[in-house]
Amino acid sequence: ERYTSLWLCLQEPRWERQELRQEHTSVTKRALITGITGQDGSYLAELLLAKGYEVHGLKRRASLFNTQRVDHLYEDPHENGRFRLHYGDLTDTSNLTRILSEIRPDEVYNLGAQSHVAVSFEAPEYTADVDAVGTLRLLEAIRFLRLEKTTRFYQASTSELYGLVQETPQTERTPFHPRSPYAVAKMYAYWITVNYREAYGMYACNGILFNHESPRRGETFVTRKITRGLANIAMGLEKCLYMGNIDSLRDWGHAKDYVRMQWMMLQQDEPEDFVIATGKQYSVREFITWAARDLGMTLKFMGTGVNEVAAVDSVEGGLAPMVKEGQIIMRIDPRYFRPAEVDTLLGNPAKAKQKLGWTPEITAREMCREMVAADHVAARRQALLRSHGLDLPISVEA
Ligand code: NDP
Ligand code: GDR
Repeated sequence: ERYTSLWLCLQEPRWERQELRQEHTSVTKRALITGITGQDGSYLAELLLAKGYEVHGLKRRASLFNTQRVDHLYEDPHENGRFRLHYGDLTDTSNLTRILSEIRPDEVYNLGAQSHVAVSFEAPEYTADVDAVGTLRLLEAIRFLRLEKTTRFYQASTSELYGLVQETPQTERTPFHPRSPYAVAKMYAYWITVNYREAYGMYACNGILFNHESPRRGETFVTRKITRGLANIAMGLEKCLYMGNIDSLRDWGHAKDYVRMQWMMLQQDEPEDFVIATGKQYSVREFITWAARDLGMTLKFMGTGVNEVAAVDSVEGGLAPMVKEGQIIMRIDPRYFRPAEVDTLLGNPAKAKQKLGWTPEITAREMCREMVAADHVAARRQALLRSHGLDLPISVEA
């Protein structure tokens, strides 16, 4: 009798979990997001939760908290919430397989990546392991678990695939010429996704996304480096912004618009690849000018090449109390030049518009304003703390 009751005790949790799962299958869709702690992952998790999904995400073990972007979504697992994080890593096959077998998701969004192009030149092998082989590991785990007919797969592909561009604007048919270890790794991920679709009939698709930004953008990507750096300069926390190639041209959209499209791509009858872009292009120099203007500063660019600087021509409105006219607030540092640059990117989102009815709602100019406003609040807070001797050091490494 003792053994029987012990056996029942051991069985019970699994039994309960199975019941729970059945309940969810009939009512709720389940999604797994790799890269949930990143910019896109956090917006996508919000979107899916709002649509009633049960959302699972992969988080990496780190010595500091790394879930700031999704902390507001946290629900106490004891209260049967719809948001769960699992420790995992795209370099760890057995971990991915176990998590997939436990969740058996309807949709997998593979957003996890070493996503910084410049860093990929410093860590090419790691970038390939995570961005290229990591994608294969996920696809293969889905196949191994015989989920290939039920689990839909989204791959975060990138405009970096076009690299040395062959035609402008770029479409789904433009040939690829990747220019960094990151882009080469993403090219493998692109094709292995296509291959699993063709070979095993998986619903697997690539979103070829052009640059997209937001106040949640990582601090070392160029837009956030500019909005954060200039806000800090405005409040006297930093003196000067050091930049790389400011002639570079990008097609910038807002991450919120782009995650909507990631979800839409998995709701079609047939899996297909789509370019997601705004169809408008600006230079890094223009973005610097916008961000300065949003802080009440007009700039004068002087000099050429590595000697180019930006000085403050006029300052008004009170948002930049610590800045003086004539102050040089931007210089070029060749350290930020890349061994091989992608000089220009401009996407043509006609297919997404025509087939899915998708159009971006937020312009790059509006997005810049939103990012500056958020970084200015943070800078004001930091300046206030500093005035009371309570601030933490600011990292300007980018
Ligand atoms: P982020 O850099 O903000 O986020 C990357 C995410 O991947 C983070 O959650 C990060 O975890 C996670 N990650 C990194 N390494 C691993 C690993 N070894 N195992 C598991 N997870 C890992 O990127 P974005 O949100 O901007 O981009 C999302 C995806 O879209 C990326 O794949 C990116 O390459 C791609 N992409 C992005 C574009 C953009 O403009 N934003 C454009 C086109 C494609 P942690 O928080 O612990 O670092
Ligand atoms: P990118 O974005 O490389 O396009 O990759 P990033 O913002 O890093 O660079 C855009 C352009 O700005 C130039 N640049 C600088 N870039 C950075 N980071 N720091 C600088 O100081 C600086 N000065 C000039 C760069 O040389 C480049 O030309 C992003 C990532 O999100 C990828 O994961 C994604 O796939 C692509 O966008 C689409």
